[in-house]
This record gives sequence, structure tokens and C-alpha cells, in this order.
Amino acid sequence: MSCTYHQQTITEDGQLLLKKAKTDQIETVWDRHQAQLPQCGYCELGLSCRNCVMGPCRVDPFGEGPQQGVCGADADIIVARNLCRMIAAGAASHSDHGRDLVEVLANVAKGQAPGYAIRDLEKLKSVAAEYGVETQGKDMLVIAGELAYAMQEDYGTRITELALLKRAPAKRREIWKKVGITPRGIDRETSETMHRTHMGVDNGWQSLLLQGLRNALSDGWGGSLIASEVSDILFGTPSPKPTSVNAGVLKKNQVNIVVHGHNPVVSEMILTASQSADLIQLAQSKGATGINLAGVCCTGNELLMRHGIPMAGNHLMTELILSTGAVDMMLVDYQCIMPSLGKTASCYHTRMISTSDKARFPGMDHREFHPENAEELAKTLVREAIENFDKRGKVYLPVEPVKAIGGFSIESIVGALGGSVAPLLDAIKAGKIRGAAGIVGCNNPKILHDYGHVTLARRLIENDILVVDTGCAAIATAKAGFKMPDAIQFAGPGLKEVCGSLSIPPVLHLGSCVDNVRILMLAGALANALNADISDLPIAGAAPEWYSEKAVSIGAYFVASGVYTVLGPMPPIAGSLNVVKLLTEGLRDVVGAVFAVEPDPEKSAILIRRHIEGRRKALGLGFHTL
Ligand code: BF8
Ligand code: SF4
Repeated sequence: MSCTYHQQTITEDGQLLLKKAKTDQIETVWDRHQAQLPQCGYCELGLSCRNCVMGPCRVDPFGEGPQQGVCGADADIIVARNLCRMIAAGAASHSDHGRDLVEVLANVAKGQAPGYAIRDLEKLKSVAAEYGVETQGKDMLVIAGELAYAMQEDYGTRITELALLKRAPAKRREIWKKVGITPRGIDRETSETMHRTHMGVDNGWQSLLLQGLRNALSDGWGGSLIASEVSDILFGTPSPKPTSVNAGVLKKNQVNIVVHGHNPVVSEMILTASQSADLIQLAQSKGATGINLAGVCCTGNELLMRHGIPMAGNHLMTELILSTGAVDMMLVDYQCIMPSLGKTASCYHTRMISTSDKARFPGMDHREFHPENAEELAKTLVREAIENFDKRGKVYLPVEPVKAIGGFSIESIVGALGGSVAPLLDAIKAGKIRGAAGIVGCNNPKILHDYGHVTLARRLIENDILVVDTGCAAIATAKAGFKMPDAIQFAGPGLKEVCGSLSIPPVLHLGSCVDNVRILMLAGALANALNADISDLPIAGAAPEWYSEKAVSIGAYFVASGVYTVLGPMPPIAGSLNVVKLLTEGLRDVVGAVFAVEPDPEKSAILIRRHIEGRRKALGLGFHTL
């Protein structure tokens, strides 16, 4: 193994492919990060503002230069406004992704989405009932149409409260009401955040931050939840299945197609096309043994969860996957797709295809997917990928894939427990499982790739804390081998016993980033079973390597839902001690949970264990003192 690159990534495939990229003179995200150093200190502290053209402005953190922008905004206001705009962008991204799925659902109902269908009728009916849609004796497509319409109402301003808030424990809804952060329309909250952060609107840093929480809740209990539920309705609710992960999932002798992005609307159609007999035959006629579909990032997680499709890598691996020279076509939709990818691919034979009307990239062919043309276009593109197979140069696939199990929806977890969360609660009460932690989020070139995720997961499971994970974190722990039942060898004795008896791994793959709502739903179900609030539970969240605005929204809705959340990288808030204090201490009295920031995963594991033991003590359960 190369050790030159061990300061960039802990993964073997990453280190070897970084070396290959260097040989091929491919520039990577790490090179570009290096070129940016030192990054702007004002921006890192959140003290710069360019919300209007009297600016841009900055506040001097040392108290010597200006302490206000041209408009008079001080450090607290500028930091709070900036953070709220990050939340708005993150909430908008998840929620707009959800909207695209609702539109496909509406098109399915009208018979205008060939190839798409209702795959989980039970879930369609149960979610429709939650929206007050009558289901008795009604045609499935009529229900789908009415549900899509009701969900579209959730995006707007005609309602005063999102429909799926009813899923939250009563005590939590009371808190939101008392604090005044019950989310109303999904788009309304994002729009209001943008309004309030305009020059001369909301200049109370506390009221701004509360709006930020409400905006984030409109994502967690609205946009992301709709995205997750409608994906299940259209493509099936996930259940555990075997898969494999890392760059080694690409195949030398097969046509390799990689899907990248977030929305399963495109990747599901590519999957169907890649399984069609005539296209497999065409691939064989070109000298390939078959068609190999793999994912990266969250759309990969969506396919992995529902179909066991292998996962080539997470965020920081996306350029390196191309440097294998083995990718015949990469298709992207939106979010987390580095605009560098077209340039990277141009050094190889890889065809790069952008597919969304709202996301264009340099160096990619734009072939737009819509519900009406998706089935046909997917076949055409798979055919084009096959035609590209014999244009390959030398291929470098230096590692063997790692096996993993993915696809733990709440439904499948409850199913495995015999129909209720009671056995899980019993194990928690008995102290066999001390508690649970959600590890979520991205990679970030500021942090040793995958080290945060893997180290934190290792420390938690060895201390009998069940880990559920999503997004790029979930791919990291899968590559580390934590998602096989035999990973219980790394778990503490109690967790080992419980997972062993259920034949499940100690780290459960709950899906993509919009699927963080599955963690919320599990927390809600546990709280309801205890007749408690989410903030009473021995649970925590962590985002050890986060980078994106979406992650800020996720962190904020976790905390606003009562989940103590530890961030790895520091968000750009350190320029205001008031904001830092509110987020890390003050919110405890407001929403019953706070943020912590700890870049060292060894230390964040201790913070999480301490929090979990503290909650156990408060619940009257056996606890350890740390
Ligand atoms: O939504 S974990 S790098 S791929 S933002 Fe992006 Fe972060 Fe990965 Fe998925 Ni989520
Ligand atoms: Fe400067 Fe105020 Fe304009 Fe921001 S809103 S750029 S602080 S004048």
C-alpha cells in the first residue's frame, strides 16, 4: 500500500488512486483546497457579509477595525444571518429534491410517467391517510394523485402546520409551539429566512436563529421526509440486502456505469435499463461480460438501500473513481457533484452526462430527464455507455471490494424486532445497548478522509452504542467493514449479544441524506413508546466530516427535534460568542438539546458517551460515570 497519501485519506483505494491521479496529472479536491490556503479568516469566523451592495463588509475579530457593516449590522447579526442563509440553502436543496419526487408521483397518477409505478401500495395508503386522503375503495392512482396534491400544499402557504408533524411526539410539538418554531409551509420557511436576512429586516440574532431552526424543521419534518416517503412509495421501502463497496466494485470486463447525485428518479431508470436483456446482449456483443451499475454519494445510497447496487465511493472519492479509467459513463443529477468532474473525465474515455433541468456542469453532455421521457432516455444512454466500452485505455482497479449489508428502513428494523420497538427499548433499559447515535454527513478535504466517521463509529460500538448512519458517513463505515454481521467482533459485549441474536451489523445503513428523517422517525417511535420526548432519550447525532449547507440544515433539525449533535468541522460562527453560546448552551433551555463542536472523533465519542450516560441517569436507568 502507498503511504504517501495517508495524510489525505485512510482508505486503501483512495491512497492508491491518489497516487494514480498524480501520475496522470489529475488535479483533485485536495490540490484545490491546498491552493486556497490560507482561507479567508473573516469568512471562517462568519464575520463577512455581502448581502447588499453597500458592502461587502467585514467585522474585525480583534476589536481594532470596524465592528459594524456599512448598514450597522454587528458581529452577532452578521454571523446569525449567514448561518440562517446556510440553513435556508440546505433546506431548499432537500425540499426541492422532495418536490421533484412529488411531481413524478403526480405524473404517475396521470399516467404520464412511463416506467415509473407505485411500488409500495401499503405506504402510499398509510401516508395518504396521514394527509387526510380517503383511501377506502379508491383506485391506487387516484390516491396517488390526491396525495401528490396534498403534499404540494405542504410546500405552500395555505396551511399553518406541516401534515407530517403529527408524527413527532406530543411533548416535542408542545415545545415547538411554545417557542414559536412550528414549521408552516416548506417553501414558506425558506422564503421567510431569505426575507428576514435581507438588509434591514430581522436584526435580532436570537429571533433570526429561531427562524433558522423553524426553517430546518420544515426540512426534517417536511421536505426531506416527503422525499424519503415518496421514494419508498415509487421505488419500494428498503429492506436489508447484501452489497459491496469501494472502487473495487468497478469491473474490468463489464460496461461500468456510475450514477452520482441524489434523486433516485434518474438512477432508478438507469438501473432498469441496465438490467434489460437486449442491452446486456448488446454489451456482450461488444466484448463485455455484462453491464455493471455502481453508485457514488447519495443516489448510490438510494440504489444500494433498495436493490443492493454496489457503491464505488463517497464525496471525496468521486474524482478518483474516474481516475480508474474504468468508468464508461457517469450520470449526474444534482447536489455535491463537483464542477471539476467534467475536466477530470476528459483525461479518460468517460462520457459525462448531466440530467437535471436545474443542474448544468462544464464538460458534460446535457441530456434532460423528465417523467415522460425518462424510460426511453435511460435506454438510449445505457446504449451509449456500451458503445463507449471499447474506447477505454488502461484500467487501474487496485483493490477488492468490501462486503456490506444495507437497507435498514425503520419498517425493516421494527420487522426484525418482531413488530415493535419494544425489544430495542428493553435492550436499552437493560443496558445491553447504552443508547444509539446517528453518524451522518459528508467528507471534507479539511479532515482526513473517512477517519472521523470510522473512528467515531468504532469507539461508539465498542462502548455498546448502536450506530445508524447515512450519506457519505454510511459509505465510510461500510468500506471499513462495519456493515457486516461479523463486525460485532468490534462491538462491546451487550451490543454484540443483541446484534448477534438478530444477525445484524452493529452499524446500520439507514440510507441517503434525506433519509436522516428515518433516524428522526426511529427517535420519535422510541420516545412515543416511553411516553417521553426525543430529548429525554439516550441518543445523539454526529457529523464528523460535514461540508455542505444541507448538513447545516440537518444538524439544526436534529437539535431542534431534541437530539444532541456533535459537529466535526467548526461552522462559520466563531465570530460571535453570543451565537456560539446560544447554539452550544442556551438552546438546552429552549429546545432541550444543543450543538457541540469537536474535530477529534476520539473526543467526540467521549462527548456522546457522556451525553448518553447522562440521559440514562435522568431516565433512572443504570449509568456509567465518565
Ligand atoms: O446528501 S453526505 S457530501 S453526497 S451532503 Fe453530499 Fe454530504 Fe455526501 Fe449526499 Ni449528504
Ligand atoms: Fe454590509 Fe450590511 Fe450590506 Fe451586509 S447588509 S453587506 S453588513 S451593508
